[in-house]
Amino acid sequence: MNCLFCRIIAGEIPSAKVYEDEYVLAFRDIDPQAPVHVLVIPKKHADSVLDAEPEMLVRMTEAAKKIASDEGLAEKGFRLVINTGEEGGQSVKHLHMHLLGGRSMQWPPG
Ligand code: DGP
Repeated sequence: MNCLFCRIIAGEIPSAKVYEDEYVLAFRDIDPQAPVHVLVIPKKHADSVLDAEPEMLVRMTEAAKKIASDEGLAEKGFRLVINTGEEGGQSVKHLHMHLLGGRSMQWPPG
């Protein structure tokens, strides 16, 4: 298995897990860009949002909402990001949603 995030799901690479259910795993980003920076990924591999099954996106978003509440972000707000492809800044080719919060976000993003 040469997908980094599939290896994290398999437990071959450690991660700081914050949430898990039948469909998704969420863990803290190794290079956090905000006080809270969690990655939410589907357990079933998809390279990017372009080949995601609709159910994956629903499950990921529902998990992100729960984690945001658990992390105390619901009141002030947070950002969900899915980088896609080269110009979108995607470096890991396993679909993932970034949950960022705990500071004010800039717009437009860099
Ligand atoms: P993206 O650039 O959107 O593909 O985001 C990939 C993210 O994955 C990036 O913010 C850093 C994070 N990351 C890369 N390798 C690891 C790892 O081994 N463990 C964890 N926790 N995060 C990782």
